[in-house]
Amino acid sequence: MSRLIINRRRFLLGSAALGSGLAVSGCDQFDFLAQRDNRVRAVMERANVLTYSAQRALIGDQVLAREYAQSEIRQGMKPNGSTEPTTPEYMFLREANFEPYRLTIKGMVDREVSFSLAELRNMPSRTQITRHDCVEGWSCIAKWTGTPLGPVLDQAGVRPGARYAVYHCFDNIQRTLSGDVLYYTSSDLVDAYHPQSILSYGLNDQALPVSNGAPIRLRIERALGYKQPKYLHTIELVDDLAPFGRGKGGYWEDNGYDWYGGI
Ligand SMILES: Nc1nc2c(c(=O)[nH]1)N[C@H]1C(S)=C(S)[C@@H](COP(=O)(O)O)O[C@H]1N2
Ligand SMILES: [Mo]
Repeated sequence: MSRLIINRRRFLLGSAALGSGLAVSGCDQFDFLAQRDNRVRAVMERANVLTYSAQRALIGDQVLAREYAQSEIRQGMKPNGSTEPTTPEYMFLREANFEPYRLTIKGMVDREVSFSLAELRNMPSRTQITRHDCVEGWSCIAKWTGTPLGPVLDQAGVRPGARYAVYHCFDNIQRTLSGDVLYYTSSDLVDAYHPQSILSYGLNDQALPVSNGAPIRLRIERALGYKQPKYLHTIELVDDLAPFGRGKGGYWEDNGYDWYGGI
């Protein structure tokens, strides 16, 4: 009997170790889902559609994510994914203190526009203390300062047929024989115009560090970590996600993660 118990304990210990191993490898853990006709993935995708409509119906369009008090910020914002982009474009900007940086809004808009960092900093700002949840299973509470995305999009004039905003980033999240894979993700326009969706340039009362996405990083507070694009340079308004990457609306989405990624 005691032997049985020990075996069972061993088994539990073994699976706990496996669990934490997966957590440590983090965003890489679902790599097998990248195989296109994987059955697990097919099931997840059907579930995703349900998640999206169910969450939209349940939480409504403009419900705010919870905001926290200053005293609830317990640690710095743990950097994850790309932390030091090495593309020539990014290294040039970083070297120049992001002086020449511009954020471009293009695609299904009345006029393509772009803004310097100084222009973005001069727009109305919003500060919010929110919790960031990564699918790896960790969270951080941090204070973000930036300018709301909605009014910035309005300056370009979003055309009626546009359904999604695609967020293009500077970093090469993956290097393959056929070249660099650049990070991107996307949201619908409800999330883009959500009052807490801010183009942030400040983190915990400091300038946004390179490791957390300098010079501009979008916060979409009701979504998981991989929907919070760092090193953002272009926002493209579109009616179809198929032309980008492998067509699922983002780098991690192309690798099997839920497109909506709501929390
Ligand atoms: N451009 C870019 N954005 C990104 C990533 C990335 O690798 N590149 N990683 C995502 C993931 S999985 C997480 S959890 C958060 C991490 O943000 P942080 O480094 O500020 O903690 O950024 C998200 N946005
Ligand atoms: Mo993440």
